[in-house]
Amino acid sequence: MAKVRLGLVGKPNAGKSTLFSAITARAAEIGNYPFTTIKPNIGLGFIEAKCPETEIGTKCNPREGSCSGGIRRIPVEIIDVPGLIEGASLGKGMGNEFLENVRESEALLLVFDASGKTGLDGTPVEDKIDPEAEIEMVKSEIARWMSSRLSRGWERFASREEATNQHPTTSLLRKLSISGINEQALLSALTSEGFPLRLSMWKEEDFFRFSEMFLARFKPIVLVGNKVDAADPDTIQRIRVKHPDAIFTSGDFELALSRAAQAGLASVSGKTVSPAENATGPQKKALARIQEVISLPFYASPEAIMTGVVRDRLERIAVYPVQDESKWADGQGNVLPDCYMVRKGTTALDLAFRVHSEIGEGFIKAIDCRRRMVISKDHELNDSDVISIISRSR
Ligand SMILES: Nc1nc2c(ncn2[C@@H]2O[C@H](COP(=O)(O)OP(=O)(O)OP(=O)(O)O)[C@@H](O)[C@H]2O)c(=O)[nH]1
Ligand SMILES: [Mg+2]
Repeated sequence: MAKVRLGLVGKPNAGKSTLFSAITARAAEIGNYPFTTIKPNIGLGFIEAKCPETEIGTKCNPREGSCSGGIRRIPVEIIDVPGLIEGASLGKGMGNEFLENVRESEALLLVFDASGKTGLDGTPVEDKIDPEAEIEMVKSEIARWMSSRLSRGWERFASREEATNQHPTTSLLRKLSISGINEQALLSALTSEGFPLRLSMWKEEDFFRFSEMFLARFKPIVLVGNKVDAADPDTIQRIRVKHPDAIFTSGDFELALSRAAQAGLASVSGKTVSPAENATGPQKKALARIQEVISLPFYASPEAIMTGVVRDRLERIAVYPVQDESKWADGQGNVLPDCYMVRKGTTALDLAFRVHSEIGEGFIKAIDCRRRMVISKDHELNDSDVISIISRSR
């Protein structure tokens, strides 16, 4: 089942691997020097949703992820890659690996060091630097990379595409090796932003302009200020004024917290940390400090980050396809076995194709199981819908 995929990007030592570990609870190498992560690292994080099982009073059996206390944890893929330095778009550092992440992720989490204690290359600095510089550097490297990828061999490419009558959006996405983009939306963006639809008419300046437009509209970049535990409140306030959508967290503290919980030294419920009785004095003190930081009003836990990105920025809703419309189960009696995070605006027919192309091709009708109503193929689904699809191929 295709999952939403998010990518971490940022300069060396911003804390991507630490955050990745905290998100996935999977070990990633952590070290106090640049380029700790040598190979891309793919893991699973989760977003949370209220499970419809509470409405039918039968425990669900998720095929993927888990569910407890009526809260469903839906897996989301997350990729960690090496840090990006200035000039990565020209192939400096581990540029190319980082840039693969841009192609393969639906949204990018731009992790920056909100404490300002490391420079653009990830090495420690004496005087604190303004995190704004690193945000700009990372954004501009991504746009420059796209731009240089487009401009490479453009003339031959454009004339060949035109000779074979390719649709310009199809050609552009192929040149960038990017998939999963709504071509209709891309076409209307090209038109409204005044890009020539004949690719041979594109000029040098169009490549960068297109890249910035494309990133802004089709590859959401979410700012994640890391190392909040070591950041000063004024800096955070300044970033928040400039970037009201920025999220703040501490990968280090989240990792420490999950390790403490695993070792039975603390229990965590929402934003409340309760130290265990057997925790030592210093451990209790450290946990109290973690409690203080995670209680900050702007602080987001890994789950809150993932849920916010998938729900708000990628505009995804949770839908549950089932076979049995009254038991909300599959053919083997598994209750609510699947949960798909689909785009807002997804229709019953789109869902049928997502489940299986044959189910889509044989589509007869769909049933909204909660309302016990037949819905048409063009009916747009709502968050948390439980849908049974009647298809000739079933
Ligand atoms: N104070 C503080 N330090 C952190 C935090 N997250 C990471 N660090 C430290 O920052 C250093 C770099 O962390 P990594 O997670 O390896 O950074 P990275 O972005 O993956 O680095 P590269 O893979 O080299 O690009 C380590 O010493 C971490 O312990 C945090 O939330 N707070
Ligand atoms: Mg790393």
